[in-house]
Amino acid sequence: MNWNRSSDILTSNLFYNVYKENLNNIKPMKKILVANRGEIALRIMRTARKMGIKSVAVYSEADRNSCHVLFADEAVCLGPAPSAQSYLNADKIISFAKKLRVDGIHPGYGFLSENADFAQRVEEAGIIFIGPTAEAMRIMGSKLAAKECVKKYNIPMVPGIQEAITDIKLAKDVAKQIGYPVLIKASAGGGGKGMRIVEKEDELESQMERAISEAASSFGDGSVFIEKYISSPRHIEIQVLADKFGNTVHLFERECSIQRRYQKVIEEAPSSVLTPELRKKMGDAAVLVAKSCNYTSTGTVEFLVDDKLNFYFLEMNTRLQVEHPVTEMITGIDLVEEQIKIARGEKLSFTQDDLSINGHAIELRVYAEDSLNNFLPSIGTLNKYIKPKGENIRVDDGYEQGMAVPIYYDPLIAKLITRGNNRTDAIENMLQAIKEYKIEGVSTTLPFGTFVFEHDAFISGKFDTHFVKNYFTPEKIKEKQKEYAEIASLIALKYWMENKKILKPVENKSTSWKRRLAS
Ligand code: MV4
Repeated sequence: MNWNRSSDILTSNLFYNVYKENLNNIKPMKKILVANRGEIALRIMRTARKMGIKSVAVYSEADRNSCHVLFADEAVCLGPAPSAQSYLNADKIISFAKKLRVDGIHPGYGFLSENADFAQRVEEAGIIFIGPTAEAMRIMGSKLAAKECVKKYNIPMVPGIQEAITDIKLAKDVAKQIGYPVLIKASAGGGGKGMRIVEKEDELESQMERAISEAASSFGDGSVFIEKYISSPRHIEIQVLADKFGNTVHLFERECSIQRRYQKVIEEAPSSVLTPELRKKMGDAAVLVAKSCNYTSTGTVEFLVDDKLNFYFLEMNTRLQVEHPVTEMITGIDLVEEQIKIARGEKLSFTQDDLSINGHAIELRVYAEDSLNNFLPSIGTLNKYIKPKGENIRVDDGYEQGMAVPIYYDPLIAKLITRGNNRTDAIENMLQAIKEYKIEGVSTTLPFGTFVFEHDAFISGKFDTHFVKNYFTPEKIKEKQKEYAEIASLIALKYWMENKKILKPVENKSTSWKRRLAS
C-alpha cells in the first residue's frame, strides 16, 4: 500500500462518507457512471474523485483512447461512434450501470441529460439519477407546460398566448392584440429551432402552417404558441440549486448574449446590465420557477431582458450547463459536488445569504471550427496543444496533444475560463490566455474570441444577442492577422538593421507591438 498524501485523503474521505451516510440517512454514493464524453465527463469525474467516489466511463469506438476513459476507474464500450448507437443508448448504459453496481448516473449535458424517460428508468433500476426528477424534467421540457406551471407565481412573461394554438382566426386576434412583430415558437423546441418571426398579419397564416409542420416533424409535437417579439434582447440566465428538503437558492446570473445562430460562444458572470435590485428580483423569480415544479439539483432559468431592463421568463434548462464554470469562478461553489450531495440526500450546506459574487468570470468556448469560413467544423489532429496556465485561468478540456477531434460529436475542444477582480481584469486575463493557448492542426474559435474581447461594444458592455450578426465578418479577423504579420515583419526588419540579428518570431499584444515599434 502506498501511503502517500493523496491516498490518505481518499481513504479518510471514504470513511467520512460512510460515517455521514449512517448519521444522516444519506444514500451511499461510492461509484458513479458518467453517461457522457469529452470535457464534461472528465470534469464530473474530477469532482467525484475529490469526493472519494469512483467513476465509470462509457465510450464509443471513436473515443476508446480519450481522456475521460483514461481518467475513469473503470470504462465500458457502448458501441460504434454515432451517438444513437453509443451515448444515446439508454438500454446499454443502464444495463452496464447495473452490472457494475454503480450508485448513481450523471448525464452531463446534451445526450440523455434532459430525457425524462431516461431519468425515470434509471431510478426504476434502483440507481440515483444525478439531476432533477423525471417529473420536473417533463414539465420544464415543454415550454407551454412550464408557463402553465409558473403561472401560480407572479413571474413576468413575454406578452402572448400561453397555450397551443392552431386556429388561424384566433392567432390573428392574439397577434393583433400584442402587436407585430410576433414570434411563433414550438412548445417542444429548443435552441431557437422552430422559431419564426412574423412582421405583419398577411404572413401569419403561412408561417403558422410551416411552424406547426416543422415542429411536428422535428419534435413529434406540433404545438406552437405566439409571443411578442423582443427585438434586441439580452439573454440572461440564473443558476439555481435545490435540495430535496425544499431549500432553493440562486447563484446569480450568467450573461449569454454573445451567440451565433443560437449557439452560445461566450458567457460571463455577472452581467454588466444588472443592478443589485434587478439581480435580486430576477434571482427571486428564478427560485420561484424552481419551486413551482419542486425542482431539485442544478438548473438554469432563462430570461430575456429588453432595452428598458424589463425581464421575461422564457424557459428552464434542467441540466448542468456548458457554461456552469463562470458561476463556479465567481461563487466558489463546485456545482457538480452540490449535485452529487443533493442526489444522495444531503441538505444544502449554505443559504442564500451565504452566497456572494466575488469578481468577474468569462468563458470562451474553444470549438474546432473555422471562424474565417462560416464556422465550419474543422476536423483534424491536435498536432500542437499547449494550454494556458495561471491562477485566474481554468481550462476544461478533454484533449491532449496528438489526439484527433472526432467528427461525430459537438466539436468543442475546450472551455477557456478566466477570472478577474473586475470585468476589465477578466477580459485582460482572457486576451492573455488566448495568446498563450497554442493549438495547431485544426482551426479554432480562439481568434474569434480575440475579436470579441477587443471589440468596443463588448468592452463597453453595450451589446445584445445580435452582436455577432451586427459586428462580425471574417474579414475583421483576416485584417487583424494581416496587421499583426505586417507589424511583425517590420519589427524583424528594424532589429535586423540595428543588430544584424533576426528576431525570433514573438507573438504579443497589438499594443505592445506598437509600443515596440515606437521605441
Ligand atoms: C425570443 C426572442 C425574442 N422575443 N422570444 C432564442 C432561443 C430560445 N431559447 C429563445 N430565443 C429567443 N426568444 C421572444 N419573445 C429572441 C430569442 C433569441 C435569442 C435568445 C437568446 C439568445 C440569443 C437569441 C438570438 C436570437 C433570438
